[in-house]
Amino acid sequence: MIRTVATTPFDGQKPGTSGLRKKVPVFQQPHYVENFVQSVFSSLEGYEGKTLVVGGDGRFYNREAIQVVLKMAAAAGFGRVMVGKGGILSTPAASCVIRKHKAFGGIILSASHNPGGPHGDFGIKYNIGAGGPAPEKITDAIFAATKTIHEYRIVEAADVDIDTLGTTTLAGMTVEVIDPVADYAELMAQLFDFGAIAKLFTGGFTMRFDAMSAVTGPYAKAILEGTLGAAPGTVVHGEPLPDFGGHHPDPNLVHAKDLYDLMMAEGAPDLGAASDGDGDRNLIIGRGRFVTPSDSLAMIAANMHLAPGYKAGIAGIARSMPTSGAADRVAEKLCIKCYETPTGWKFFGNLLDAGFATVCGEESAGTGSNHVREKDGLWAVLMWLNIIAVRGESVADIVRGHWATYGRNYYTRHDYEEVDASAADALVADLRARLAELPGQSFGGLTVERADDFAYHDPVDGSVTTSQGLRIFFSNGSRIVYRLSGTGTAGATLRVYIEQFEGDSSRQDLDPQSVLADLIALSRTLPDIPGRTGRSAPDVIT
Ligand code: VG1
Ligand code: CO
Repeated sequence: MIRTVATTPFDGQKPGTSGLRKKVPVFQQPHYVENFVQSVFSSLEGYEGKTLVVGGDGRFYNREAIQVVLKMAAAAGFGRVMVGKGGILSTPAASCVIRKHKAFGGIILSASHNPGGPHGDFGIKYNIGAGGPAPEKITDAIFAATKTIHEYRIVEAADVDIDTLGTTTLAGMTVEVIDPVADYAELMAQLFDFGAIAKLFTGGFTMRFDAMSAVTGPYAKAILEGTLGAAPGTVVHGEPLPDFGGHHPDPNLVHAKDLYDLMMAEGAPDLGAASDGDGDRNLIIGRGRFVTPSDSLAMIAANMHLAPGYKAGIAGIARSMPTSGAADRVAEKLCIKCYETPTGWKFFGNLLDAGFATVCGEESAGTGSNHVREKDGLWAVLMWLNIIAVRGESVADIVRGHWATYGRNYYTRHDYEEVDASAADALVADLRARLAELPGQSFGGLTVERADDFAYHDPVDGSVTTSQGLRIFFSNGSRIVYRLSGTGTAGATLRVYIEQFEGDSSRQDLDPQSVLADLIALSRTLPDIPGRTGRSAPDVIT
């Protein structure tokens, strides 16, 4: 039986960089999940009788939210829901399933790299039939719906068993519980030279993959240890836990410090890798050599023709604006375009659909290609394995060789977390107001060449997205970018991105924080970060 429940508009916050993210207790409020899911369905048209894909990263509240989605999808008139067993689907696997089974769309329950557990974060994101995050047009409609909602519709029924593979029905809608790994593993086998990678492992290549007690564990175990023959125990923290074992499932040098320390120590394995809560980010560390995500994108783009799925070459590269210009240099050499988009994977969708770009990446540890419409952590790891297997070189050698050919873009991101939201807004607003007067001004030895507030003109649908980050370019080619995070759940996070190019191969293997010291100092004084936020140093440096 379908019940119509009266409700009132909720806080209606606009879905951020990657869907709606809030603390778990916020989602646990009566009607909260229901209100958002109804707002999503109200913003869509023509889904009756069609398929919806549902799954999440296994974090706390995943199962409860999935039951609500199932019952509301049945009430809305979807014909079928495909749900990952145990409610599990990594973000890239969800994208893969949506595309392969030509679903109408999907709902992904995750707060990505944010911590989980009863006091951690939760999130809901809608993905379209192409498999990617909903574009702004739809997220704007969802936002509008949250402000006017007055009722939602839900089926009254017992909870659906999502732990047994197979098909059941819920108020006339088919519920298909699927193996979360199968479709994704099949796709990876089509893209990569599994024979060459398996030979690498047989030949004694060693690896550690840290799944951070999050969703990638089952995928990595099945593919790396199962299919490719990596030694048992290669995958650590391989069980998805509701609280991620109390860890912060963000694969960076702060939260994956154990892995980093291992890779820098005597006797390190050949490759260290990690993925985040929902499996779309990646961390790549060779023995004694960390690869920054911006560099990884460039190195993958330069080498990905070595993987069977990309042997015809790549049509174009796309990177988010704050991502370093390393990929641009590869594009230049390959005589293809490098597109610069706002932060967030949703902006790559059109470029991938139109065939303008084959590979995309973000400085925040996201890399992916046209195989799905999300960034894909394990894909990036398999790509590196494929490249290493074919080239027969270590990660460190590949990195050094790349810099020697293309130069090195020294790069760092400084995050000031949980800053007072109005102080952060004012800091950005005041700097924005000063942009026009900056060109020509000198700070120490650094002269500003131009400064702007990044706006994106989508070359496919012509849409324009403004206010995507303040950019300050210096006459020596360096750059500082400021933007506020759209994924945080407490206060504001100010992200400062700092970059400087080095073409001289004798100066390419230095410590980025030292090389960038002057720019870093200026990045703090220019908008008076200490005075306005009370912070003399960032909380996280990546
Ligand atoms: C951050 C990253 C961005 C990424 C987004 C989602 O956004 O900077 O590059 O796309 O997280 O990543 P923000 O607005 O906090 O800077 V995750 O792994 O959702 O999926
Ligand atoms: Co993620």
